Amino acid sequence: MKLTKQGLRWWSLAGSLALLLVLLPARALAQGGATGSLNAPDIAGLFNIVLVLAILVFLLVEGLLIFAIVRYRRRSPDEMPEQVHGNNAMELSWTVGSGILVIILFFFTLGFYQQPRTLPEDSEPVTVEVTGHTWYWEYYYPETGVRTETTLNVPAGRPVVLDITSADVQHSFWVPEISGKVDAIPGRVQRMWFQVDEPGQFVGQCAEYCGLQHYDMLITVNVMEEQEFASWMDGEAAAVAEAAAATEEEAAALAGDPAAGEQLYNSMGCMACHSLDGSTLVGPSFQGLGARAGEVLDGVSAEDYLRESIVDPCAYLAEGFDNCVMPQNFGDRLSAQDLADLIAFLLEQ
Ligand SMILES: [Cu+2]
Repeated sequence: MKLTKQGLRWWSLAGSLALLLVLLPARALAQGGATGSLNAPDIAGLFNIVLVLAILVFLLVEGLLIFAIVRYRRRSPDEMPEQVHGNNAMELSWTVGSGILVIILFFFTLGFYQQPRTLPEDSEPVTVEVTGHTWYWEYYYPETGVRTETTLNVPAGRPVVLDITSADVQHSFWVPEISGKVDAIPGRVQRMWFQVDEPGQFVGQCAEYCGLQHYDMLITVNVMEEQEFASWMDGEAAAVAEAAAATEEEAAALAGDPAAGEQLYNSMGCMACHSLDGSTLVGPSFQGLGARAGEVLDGVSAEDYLRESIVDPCAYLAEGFDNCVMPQNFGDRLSAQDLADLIAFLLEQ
């Protein structure tokens, strides 16, 4: 078949019609789709548009391929096909055509790209720090110190802000009915918000292959009535406070071993920021700490001051230090005995 000017015109007309036929229902689809959260329908809509376009391109390319194979097959051994070297009009039209498709998709995306990142004004969000681990998700509520795994409890009808990061390799937080994927990258925090108005459960899955048990890295978002959520949170927060008080009491009653404390000073990485010889590294030097610890805060004993400085380092900053950069999780990482040993070691400095 030789492509005449007439033929080319028919092809471009058929192409434009097909594009129109796809884009019209695609726009309608964009308003439907998932309804789990406020911003889910847009993402599901875009996904559907891309899916419909991809199906159409697939059918067009494969259809032409099959047509060419059948129509132009070799019919006799000495038949030689017509030799063709390029066709500027066709090459130009499929380059420009696919370019236009990409530009259309770009504008569809641009419309709500910022939406999952920008919180509505005057909202009182619940913040949750989400950390991917091999192979489970950890949820931490900084306002109350409550920590859960696997199931993320949130209230209905209130925005939820997720600060997503990873403790090891790269993961991706994805609950399709709630929002798009957000990568969990070590050393970086990526923010996303959503709001679900009706209580219910939504399931998701880590969407970045992260090792052997990646398949088992499930997410359950449990959306509760606001009242139910508040009472769950109160119960959990009380348990956290009780456990912390018990550890502190236990630690205060334990006798510390300075030699074991020195080992912890080295193995927990304290020495990277705190010298023993008076030189200032990242944080204050420990030189002379035993003598001054009891006089830093009025009415606070040296032991209590040191304990607070380890467990809750940002509560009080030593003179000359304006930024709190010390990790705030030593309370979780050190046992009561470890804490007592470390304090005993510090008192000897
Ligand atoms: Cu993962």
